[in-house]
Amino acid sequence: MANRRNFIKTTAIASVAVALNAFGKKEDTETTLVPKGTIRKPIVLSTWRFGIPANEAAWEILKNKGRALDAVEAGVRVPEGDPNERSVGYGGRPDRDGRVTLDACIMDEYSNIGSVACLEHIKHPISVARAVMEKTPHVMLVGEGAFQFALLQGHEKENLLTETSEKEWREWLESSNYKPLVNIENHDTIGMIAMDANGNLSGACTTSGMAYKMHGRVGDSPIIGAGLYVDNEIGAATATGHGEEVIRIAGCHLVVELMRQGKSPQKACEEAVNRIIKLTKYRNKNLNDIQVGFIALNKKGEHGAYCIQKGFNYAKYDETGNNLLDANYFLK
Ligand code: SD4
Repeated sequence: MANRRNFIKTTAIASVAVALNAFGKKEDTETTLVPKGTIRKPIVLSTWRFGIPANEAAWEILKNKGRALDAVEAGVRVPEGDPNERSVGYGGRPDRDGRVTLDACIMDEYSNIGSVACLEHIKHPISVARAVMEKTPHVMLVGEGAFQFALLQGHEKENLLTETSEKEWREWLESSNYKPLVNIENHDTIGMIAMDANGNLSGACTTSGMAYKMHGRVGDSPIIGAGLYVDNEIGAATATGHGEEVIRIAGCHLVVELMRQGKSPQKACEEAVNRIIKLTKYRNKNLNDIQVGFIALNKKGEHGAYCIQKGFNYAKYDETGNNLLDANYFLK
């Protein structure tokens, strides 16, 4: 199984090193403040290395003055449809019963929201979430109800469990030990947040969740306020990592509220992570077993990212290009 740190060594460092901002200065992931009076837009950020191809798809829409909502949907559909991405959509690792169950949510600049959880057999849960948002009086559909709704919307029933995922799951069954590994690619989510040329924000988040979870387990990714939050007056945030910890602090809502109080996106991500750290200690749990990462964007186009453990990266596409950046982290 590929180790993310090795991957970063071979592919990501170069892109971080050459990242220049719009003003010709080296990008600093600690502070990404833009000069007073400027707004960096359009811009799109997404979690992990699969954010690079996802951002490409989003940028096609953003650069043509398209809507951020369309961009984030198109963007996250890329890893959803890629069987080689083993933690999102088609090809995602199954739950402990061998069932691929998907979680996704979407939020636009008007605070319209839609979400699906524990959805099976549908390759693009994000588009089902968008249909929940636009075509139903509800905000969240789960399980069989979400599946039936997807079929009504024209999605096809497909087998999402690839041979590789099935083989690994059968091997896992021999121990049946549920212990999600930190930064090993068995549970990564794509969260994407974008600001379009009109200055409007949207976000999308989609995942197959933690590998070998209990059937029916839902993480933070389809929960508005936990795995994703957008406030068009303030900013947007999305999360990856152990969903239970993100839900515990209503993570992305917290990040956006901290930005509302005047914090930079970077400081807001740091404070949210610090809150998880504090609660982990208070609950006598081992911090080394937990990874959570946030990325955030404000209305000026400033961004931030922070996580508990080394190894979380994210992709940023703006006028300076599409770059993979390493997030700063707590456990040094
Ligand atoms: C979940 N947050 O289901 C997702 C998984 C993830 O890196 O993002 N892992 O809890």
